[in-house]
Amino acid sequence: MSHTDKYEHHDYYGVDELLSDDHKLARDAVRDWVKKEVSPIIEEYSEKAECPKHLFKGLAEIGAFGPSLPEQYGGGGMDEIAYGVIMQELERGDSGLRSMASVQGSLVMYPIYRYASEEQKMKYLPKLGSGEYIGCFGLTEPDHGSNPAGMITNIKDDGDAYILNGAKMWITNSPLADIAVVWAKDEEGVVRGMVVESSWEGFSAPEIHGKWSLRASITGELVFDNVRVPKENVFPDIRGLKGPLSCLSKARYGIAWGAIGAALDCYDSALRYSKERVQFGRPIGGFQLTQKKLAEMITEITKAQLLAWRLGSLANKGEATPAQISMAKRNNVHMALEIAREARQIHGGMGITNEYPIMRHMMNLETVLTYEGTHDIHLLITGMDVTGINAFS
Ligand code: TGC
Ligand code: FAD
Repeated sequence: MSHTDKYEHHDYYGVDELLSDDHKLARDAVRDWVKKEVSPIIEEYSEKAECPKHLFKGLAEIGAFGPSLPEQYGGGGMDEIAYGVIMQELERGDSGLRSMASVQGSLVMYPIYRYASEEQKMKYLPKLGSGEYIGCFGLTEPDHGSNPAGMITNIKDDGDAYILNGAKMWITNSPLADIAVVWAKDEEGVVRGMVVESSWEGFSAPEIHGKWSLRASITGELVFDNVRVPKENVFPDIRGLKGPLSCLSKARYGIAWGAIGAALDCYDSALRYSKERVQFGRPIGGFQLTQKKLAEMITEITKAQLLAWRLGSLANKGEATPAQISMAKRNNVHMALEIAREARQIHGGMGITNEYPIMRHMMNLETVLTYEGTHDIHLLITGMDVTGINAFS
């Protein structure tokens, strides 16, 4: 069944006035694309637990891969707010769609752009930017999720190459990937980053099945059995966990915006339903308890929009701190999940069906609350920032 997308944007505080014409053009183009290419099919793909792979090319065409990276390296040459509004519109469609773009742009293209040699940049970035190559990012391991410092995946020097062994878990896009940005420890126990091609001997990426969340996004493992990684594929100058964590900052920033999109879609659907659905002889939107839900939803969305916009302004000046990004990711994803739950109630029984986007967003947001740093890890990052005391060690 094809779905008609009736979404209308909500901007209670006139945040649009804070956006430039370029931001609005980028946002509206992505919104139109989502309405045309994504909304009609996304429930079906989600239900089948299948990734709509054909959308990678379209995502590349609308500039969703690395919007704020320089154009000569396959990016969009725009600013951080443009990147944010694009992620918002994609996640309005589906969190899995935003994941496809987040991983490709912020977790694969960004580290190659920032840390690889010029030759490697030119080898991989144009193909990633055009969607010819699909990339994935391997940090999490089966026994090391919130604490990547404990990773056991490792490289050993072997002349002109390193030998890579180990396994990564929960890796978005890994079964489809042409290349993986992988983080592993060297013989001194120092974390190093590298580009690994999926065609190399000893590389495999089995799919993880049985997800009730992010069903339209493909997730897998990465298994490295004596994979020979040429030395030129190892990032020369970045060492330690700040390599992968700097990429996470970029992606978490995008999620802080993206989650607003999911919240807006749920709110929009709930508002419309509240005016159409009649009980006790009047629209349910006329009951005070429904109005309380809707009023609180738009209040929280507005706060999140302002938080994201201010974060974007700081990011444009290169001043957004990792802790500020953590606060926005945590707040906005939690806000979106709460709104999905309230929207589900407003839709009554219909809210559990695939006629409305609510349950899909709600299930997706359970993952978004956990990946890129869990809700509690981000709380502890804020706690550490304000007290100066590290609760992790
Ligand atoms: P810690 O000692 O705090 O930090 C190590 C070094 O890194 C620096 N740093 C950062 N740099 C840039 N951005 C950040 N966000 C940074 N956070 C820390 C830090 O200054 C230090 O630098 P230096 O120069 O002193 O070496 O490290 P720790 O081991 O104590 O860890 C702290 C903790 C727990 C906050 C960190 O490990 C963490 O964030 N854990 C959460 C793990 C996580 O978020 N994993 C995400 C995996 S990828 C994913 O989920 C993709 S989903 C994809 C999709 O969208 O589909
Ligand atoms: P754990 O770290 O085991 O945490 C379990 C619980 O313990 C959480 O509630 C956590 O908050 C809590 N906890 C842990 N430590 C503390 C502490 N110190 N204090 C208080 N509470 C604590 N990773 C990648 O590298 N690349 C990807 O592309 C990627 N994509 C993903 C896609 C999906 C669909 C999912 C579900 C995950 C993905 N991840 C990816 C992994 C994701 O980043 C991890 O799931 C996440 O970091 C949490 O790790 P964990 O699942 O091992 O949970």
